[in-house]
Amino acid sequence: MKGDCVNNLNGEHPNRKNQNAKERQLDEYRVNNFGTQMTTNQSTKVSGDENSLKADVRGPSLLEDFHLREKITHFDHERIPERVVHARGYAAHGEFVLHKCMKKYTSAKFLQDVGKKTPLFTRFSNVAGSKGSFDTARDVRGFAVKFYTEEGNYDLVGNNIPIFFIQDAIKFPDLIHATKPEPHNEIPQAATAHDTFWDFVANNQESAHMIMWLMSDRSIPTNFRKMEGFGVHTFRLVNDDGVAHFVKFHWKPKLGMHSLVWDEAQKISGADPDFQRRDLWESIKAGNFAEYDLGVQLIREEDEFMFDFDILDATKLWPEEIVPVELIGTMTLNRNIDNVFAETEQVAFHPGNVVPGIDFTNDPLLQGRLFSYLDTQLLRLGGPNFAEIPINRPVCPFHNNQRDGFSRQRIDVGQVSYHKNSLADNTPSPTPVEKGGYGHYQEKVEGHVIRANSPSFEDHFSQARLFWNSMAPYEKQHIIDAFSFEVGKVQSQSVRQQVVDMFCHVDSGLSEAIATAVGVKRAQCTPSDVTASSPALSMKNIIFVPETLKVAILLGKGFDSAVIGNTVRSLRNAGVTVDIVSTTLGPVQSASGRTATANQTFITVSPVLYDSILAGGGTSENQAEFDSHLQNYIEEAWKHYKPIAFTLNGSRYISKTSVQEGPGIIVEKNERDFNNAYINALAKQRFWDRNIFE
Ligand code: HDD
Repeated sequence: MKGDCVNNLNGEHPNRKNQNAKERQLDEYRVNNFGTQMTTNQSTKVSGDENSLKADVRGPSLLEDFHLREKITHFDHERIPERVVHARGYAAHGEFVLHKCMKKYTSAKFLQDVGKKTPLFTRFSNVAGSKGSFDTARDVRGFAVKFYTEEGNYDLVGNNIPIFFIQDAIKFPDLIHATKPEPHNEIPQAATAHDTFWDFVANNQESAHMIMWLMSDRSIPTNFRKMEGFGVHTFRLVNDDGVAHFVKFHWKPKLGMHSLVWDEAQKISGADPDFQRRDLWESIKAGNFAEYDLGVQLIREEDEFMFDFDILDATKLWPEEIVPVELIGTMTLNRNIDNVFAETEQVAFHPGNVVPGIDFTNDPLLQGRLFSYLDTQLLRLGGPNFAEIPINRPVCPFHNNQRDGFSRQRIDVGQVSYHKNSLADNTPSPTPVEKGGYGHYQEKVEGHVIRANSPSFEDHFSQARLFWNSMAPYEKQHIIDAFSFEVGKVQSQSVRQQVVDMFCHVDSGLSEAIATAVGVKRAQCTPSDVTASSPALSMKNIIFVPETLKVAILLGKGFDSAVIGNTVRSLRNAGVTVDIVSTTLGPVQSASGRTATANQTFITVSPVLYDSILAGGGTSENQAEFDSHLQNYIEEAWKHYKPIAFTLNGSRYISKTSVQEGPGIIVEKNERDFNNAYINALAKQRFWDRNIFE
């Protein structure tokens, strides 16, 4: 029957072996212009593309020059509105493999059979900055996944933080107006460190919990591969018998979750504004695919009111110690996009794209989103036919009586475009729920129409404090530093005072530290009395591995090739990526006459782009400049708590820099097994006990 997912999903495309259904579909639209002859869009061969048609070589251009007109007109219309939020994004293709049968909870077909693969497309994004801003801003990251399932597209449109700023979608335009650059001068770009944002925060105190996350290291993730993701809202899973469970979705990165240091993040935004997109692109290209486990937290319908938070309130999480996360499958991002505009820019996510077995709840933030996403695409993608854009097409055909509109591509044949009908046998026909039609969960609803919030949404500080209690001391310090930076940029003393007064409800020590840093009075309040903590919230307790870390080996003439050769081999075996950095590109000669090839120079890269520095030593024609570069690389790595290794030859820089020997400082002469010691230190990634101010 036509409405069913066609079986060509299993056939293989002659040109691409092992392609999944989505790749095969996209292949139909891919065009390779290499080696072709230039034509107009009407396929007329073009005889010249450098000179317009003129009345004489020095005369005026002629209107009849259809090639000139077509080329310039197309160029004039190349831009579409950027997303009103999440404008800066980057995406990759991949697949989801199910590890645990979820039949007990949901009828969603892609969650039934262990081992089942579902193609998907994932777009990561920064919320506040424009499309052309920079990657490492302190910001929430979007984490949107489009599963191309056999029952249609399912979009899980989440963030890298499990909660949100507000509880009701009606406040979203206000939140975003306050967050974006201020309207009178369009400053600052991609930053919340300004008056209107903090004024919004202080006057909409349900934001307290989210602000604690935003001021924490979670909002400066190292890269997309090391970032958690969350569906944020409470959704419903519904099984074949109509029994529902509340569910929260989690993405857990296989490489653990890691963040930048604020000073480093700011410097990276200058050294490489594309740092995070480059990481994703290069990692996938190198076969270091980004992998995340999908986890679910489940609550039975009858347990809805068992908790001291309202499960419909998007400013609350479900502590993992109370509601454990069950891992059910793995997403692997394994193929880069072919074209940013066609795929990353034109992809249209919508939390309302669900498949049978996954349903919504009455979370008022979610309910408003269900309107907003479809609406925004109409403007952004120029009309109602965006589902036909290749990246948005489900892998199953769709059939209905929707017709026409700008850029309609399909040609619906036949006379009938209405329901009910007799002329087409009453088709396309609805499918009964028992046979796979989408059946909305039959929740019983009763009450009075009212523009108000539930009293159960009124506690704004308990979980903000739970988060604070769960932080390691260094994480708490980073939160204080972030507040000091952000609120310190606020011009209005009244707003600074309001923020200090607000966060006193989370912790008086935190509030006092901010007050001191931003020059306002201490607050008088009774902080939340929550003493519990949730170890799952601290990044200290997550996976630490060396795989895919990036090391810069700094070399000059006369380095020890035996040691460096050995170390490079060990690092690569441990999955570490190595760059050889020197004064110039090309061969660097060792003491024994062997050479290494520098693929970067001290000025093409920067220490902040690496996870660690290995000082291999050596000499240069301009020794003073060489020494200064090495010292700078080492100082920066030291200041950002990174492991630093010194070969015997390179160890002379220890005394020339702030470096003090101790954890994370690996010196060849001290180590029986230099390479292992270095790889162990790399896995730890940061040495927070280091006193960088001494
Ligand atoms: Fe949203 C984009 C995530 C609340 C309205 N949102 C957007 C994207 C992500 C999120 C990841 C980018 C998708 C992409 O890559 O194309 N949004 C969230 C999360 C929220 C949230 C996790 C809270 C839990 N959003 C939210 C609300 C509204 C919107 C409350 C409006 C009432 N969001 C939009 C939007 C965007 C969008 C205006 C801009 C571009 C787009 O939709 O396609 O409709």
